[in-house]
Amino acid sequence: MKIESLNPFILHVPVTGDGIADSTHQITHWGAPGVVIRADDGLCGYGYTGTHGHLATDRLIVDCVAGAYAPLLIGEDPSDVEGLWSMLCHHPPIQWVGRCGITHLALSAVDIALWDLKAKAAGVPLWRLLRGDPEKRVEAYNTDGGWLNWSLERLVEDARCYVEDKKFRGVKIKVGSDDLDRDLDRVEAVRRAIGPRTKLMVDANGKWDMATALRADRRLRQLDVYWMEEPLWYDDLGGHAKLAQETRTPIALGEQLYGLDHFRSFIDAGAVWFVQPDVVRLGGITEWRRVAHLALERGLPIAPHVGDMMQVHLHLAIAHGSCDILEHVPWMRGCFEEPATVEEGYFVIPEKPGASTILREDAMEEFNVL
Ligand code: 0YR
Ligand code: MG
Repeated sequence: MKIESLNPFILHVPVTGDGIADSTHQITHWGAPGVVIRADDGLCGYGYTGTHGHLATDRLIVDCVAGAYAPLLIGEDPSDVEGLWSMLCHHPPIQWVGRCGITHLALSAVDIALWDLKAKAAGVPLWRLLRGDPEKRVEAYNTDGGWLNWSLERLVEDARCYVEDKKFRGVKIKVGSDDLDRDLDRVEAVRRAIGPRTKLMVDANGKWDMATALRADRRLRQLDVYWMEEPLWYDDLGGHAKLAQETRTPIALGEQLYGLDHFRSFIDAGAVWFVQPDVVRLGGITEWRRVAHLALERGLPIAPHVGDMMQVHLHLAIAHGSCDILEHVPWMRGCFEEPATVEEGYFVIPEKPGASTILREDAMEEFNVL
């Protein structure tokens, strides 16, 4: 089998309501710049990365795929995904301009498409190719609900509904606004609405400083908050390590980290308790699995960051021992031929060959902005 062509696309898919806000971002659309890789036997692999739907930078990502990676891939055997990943990641002129950022997001799209292709060529779902457990129970928690631009009433009602319907086993609430007391009042109101048995997480998206995080922790621990996510600036290794020693609420982070070394530094420093690798930022499935092995070795649970990319992460969760929980964000569900689905708090195991990344033709037509 040989790689014949790479066709890029950029999907911009509307998020819930008029847009959503966390402490750092306000978005109206989720972006999925990606690529369809076709092999000479007619099989296609679908891969993408995740963005905030900013067309100018989405174009840079697909330009990197089409201009920098495609010439290196055409004519190659796609089955040696890890070998191709190394070749692309370490290609000297590409590495010179980026070991993270745009080149790495572009690499994610390519790598995911190659894994999708490989699983399809084997005729099995990706999780089976990776020797996953068909009995695996991956629990779902809801992230599309705790937005900072939502009123308290809406927030509480939404959380209560999900729990009453037994749809999710946890909810995540955004914090990190300018008003900490208001944020914490909202967390408390949600805890009251969902009762003591449902997991409750908070996510500051890197916005707190040490003093604010410590102050927050004093109330969060009383509310039995399962984790505080990205309390401090993404790259602040020393700060998170110090905070981890002082706080009772476990720290979750990783959605902004670009590679295995980055994760190893945080893990070795004792700065993270729930490891949150994201396949669309790490350069794809290849590096995600290395991070998962590391977490397993160190006895740390993985709770992948999903953005809106549940598809691939579900396969990986089924295949990796340290990963029992996945976040749920529904914006792109309607775009996929086999969308990730939750029943009674757990994800349904996908069955079709590949990584569940095949995009529907009508979604490609409606949302492609390239
Ligand atoms: C919206 N999940 C996150 C979304 C999400 C962001 O800006 O991208 O909140 O990535 O932190 O845990
Ligand atoms: Mg987050």
